[in-house]
Amino acid sequence: MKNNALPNRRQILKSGLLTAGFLSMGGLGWAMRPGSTLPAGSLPLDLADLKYPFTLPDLSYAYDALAPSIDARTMEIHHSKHHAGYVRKLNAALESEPSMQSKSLQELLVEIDSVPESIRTAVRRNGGGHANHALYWSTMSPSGSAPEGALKSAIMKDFGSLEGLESALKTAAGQRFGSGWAWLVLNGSGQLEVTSTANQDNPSMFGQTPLFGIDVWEHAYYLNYQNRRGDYVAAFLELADWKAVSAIYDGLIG
Ligand code: MN3
Repeated sequence: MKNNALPNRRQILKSGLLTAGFLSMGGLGWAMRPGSTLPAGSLPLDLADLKYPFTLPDLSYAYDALAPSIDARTMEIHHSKHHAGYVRKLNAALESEPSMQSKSLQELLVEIDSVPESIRTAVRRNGGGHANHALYWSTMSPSGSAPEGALKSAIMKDFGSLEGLESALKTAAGQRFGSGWAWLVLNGSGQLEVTSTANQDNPSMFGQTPLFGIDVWEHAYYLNYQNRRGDYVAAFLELADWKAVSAIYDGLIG
């Protein structure tokens, strides 16, 4: 139970110092909601409270730290150009719609159909892109790690083994036509599920909470892997920081 940690996390969030780099420091600090129930469509708490103006989170590792699985140039472009672009365009959309500026990232995504039509597509693409990439960076690490505790138990129950989960993720990533993501989510029934979304859609738009996502846009792998998406997915899974994902899961199930 991490209730005692919550005030500090809130203070950190409100101070605007939160970055994905901080998020990914061993998965520390994914605090639970007091009296939380299993979510039906939400973001991990650290992302849920992010608000306008949004900022590009720093990484907790160097661009070349994941090579050769993911090369430094791909990491640099992906973070400093693609992710930065989602943040910039999300802010630009909200600049034009002040009524939405007080909404958290979670509110914008979960309630995407309530966002004014003039900026809805921009928020869907760029708010989703910001949330997706912030999670992506914080659940990979140069050495990877194994699942722990409740997540490990749930993976064993639902997928038989980590290899079983990885196989389901590889299938979802391979079957996504065009650009999108493969996900491990907590569904509305509180069960682990492997899903896939198109473009930058986030599972929170569909009543699910993302725990771990594999970016299968070509920009995530094309420099090094060209058309070999499967090779990239296999290499990415070697970097998966399941310890960080375990901490997210603990925060959600309380
Ligand atoms: Mn991407």
